[in-house]
Amino acid sequence: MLNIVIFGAPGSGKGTQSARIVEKYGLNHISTGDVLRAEIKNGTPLGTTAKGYIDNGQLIPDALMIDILASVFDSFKDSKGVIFDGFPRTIAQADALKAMLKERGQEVSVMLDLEVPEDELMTRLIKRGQESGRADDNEDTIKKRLVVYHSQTAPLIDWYKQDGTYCHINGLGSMDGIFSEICQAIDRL
Ligand code: B4P
Repeated sequence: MLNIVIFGAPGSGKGTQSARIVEKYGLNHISTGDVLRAEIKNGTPLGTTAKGYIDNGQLIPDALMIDILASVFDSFKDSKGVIFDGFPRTIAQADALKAMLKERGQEVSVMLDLEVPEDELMTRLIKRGQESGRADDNEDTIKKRLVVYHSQTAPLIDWYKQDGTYCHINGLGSMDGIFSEICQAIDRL
């Protein structure tokens, strides 16, 4: 199985590029952000909890996210592989993902790190907020999300370098150009 982690700061294009990877390689897709937004829309207890964190630019507690991940992963049958979009976001989540895959005889094939300068992230997310009305895409919350990214999520770069699965991708440029670099990395596996 091809198990791909797509990684990057908020607005780095994880969701955008995941959609293309899913289409080209026929993988299943787990976007923890999409799962949480669906729970919020449906007014579930999980959604109510998640909304408080997301609107404040914070991460949802690890224990909750790890349970969600395993149940979505196990719902895929006869999968060619999975793209993990927005997960892991903490060292605890990376440890849990590794353990969960190992229990199932699997491992992460590659971690794609989409690197984008901060001013570009801000521009993209403010634009997305204006177009979609997403509550967490406003300047104050984006700034908090970037602080959380640097303190809790960016340490995963070294974690995956040590794991031997890290792959840097330049996330600045046209969506097609970035996708082409991603495909080259996947095709080398
Ligand atoms: P996510 O839904 O994962 O979203 P994101 O990081 O904000 O954006 P992404 O990188 O997917 O960017 P996109 O392609 O959309 O997270 C939302 C929140 O959920 C988190 O803040 C957190 O609270 C919570 N959460 C999620 N997972 C969690 C976890 N594992 N643990 C705890 N909490 C969790 O691109 C952004 C915009 O840029 C789009 O409008 C797109 O069109 C544009 N764009 C993309 N590529 C471009 C390019 N090359 N050039 C110009 N624009 C581009």
